Amino acid sequence: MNSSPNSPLNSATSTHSKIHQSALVLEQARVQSTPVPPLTKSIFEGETSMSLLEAYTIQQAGIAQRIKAGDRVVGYKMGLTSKAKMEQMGLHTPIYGVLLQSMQIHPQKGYSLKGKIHPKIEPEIAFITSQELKGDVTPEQALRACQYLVPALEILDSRFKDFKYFSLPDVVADNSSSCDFVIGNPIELKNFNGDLKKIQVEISEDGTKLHEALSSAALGDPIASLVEQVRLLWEYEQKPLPAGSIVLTGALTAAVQLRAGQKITGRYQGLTNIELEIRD
Ligand code: OOG
Ligand code: MG
Repeated sequence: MNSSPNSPLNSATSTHSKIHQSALVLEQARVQSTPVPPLTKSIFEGETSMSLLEAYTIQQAGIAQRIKAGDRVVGYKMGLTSKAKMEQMGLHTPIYGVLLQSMQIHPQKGYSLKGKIHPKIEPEIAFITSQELKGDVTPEQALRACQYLVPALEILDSRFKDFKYFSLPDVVADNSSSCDFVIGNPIELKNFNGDLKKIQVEISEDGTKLHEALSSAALGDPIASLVEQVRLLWEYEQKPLPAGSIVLTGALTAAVQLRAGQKITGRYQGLTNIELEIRD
């Protein structure tokens, strides 16, 4: 079929190729530890803008490449759920990214900065689900589907130069800056006697407390963040959140820059601490 340069068919094809190209550029930046300019200032330049749907499609295309190379989805991460993070990043809408098996690191081995561009770390509350959740769920349904409550640290490493994006779609396309994550000892939610909204969380560097917050910093309640994750996953991918998913509910405090030699500690009231030695 012939089509004129401005036909909807041509513009759909060019959007498709921009999505594909963006996913390749970001994956290459990640693998080669070489940051790139924001997509909205490069591949998508001249377009009115990149939509959030296009951004999530780029994210999915990037994840699909990694799955093809042997990786596996183990969960999801919410981002920009707290005021501290929204202010730090200058963006104000909650977003999500995908957690892959290869991104889970084990604190006993420490954390090597090799191959990282400009890594940061942040403390989060996570859940592990034991039932599928789909679409619009109530906080009660989400809570019933959570088997474990887990302390977590997320390591971010934006593939964009200077850790700067110019729009929400840029960061979403880049798997919402996710790089790696650590989860501490899970406890069965039924054995947790505290209030999920009132878990005191701190992050320190070499024994000095840098930031602290209550778990309610994540959308008022980490369960609300899980509800939002389930809703967004349905909205953008028409996918349920499978049973057995790890869900990071979003940083409770601002993120801390990583450098070799640091000892990072996450403290979570009623849960065990996570300690991470950072090395070259
Ligand atoms: C975006 C990801 C934010 C969180 O927990 O708020 C995030 C970023 O900071 O680059 O993971
Ligand atoms: Mg995070």
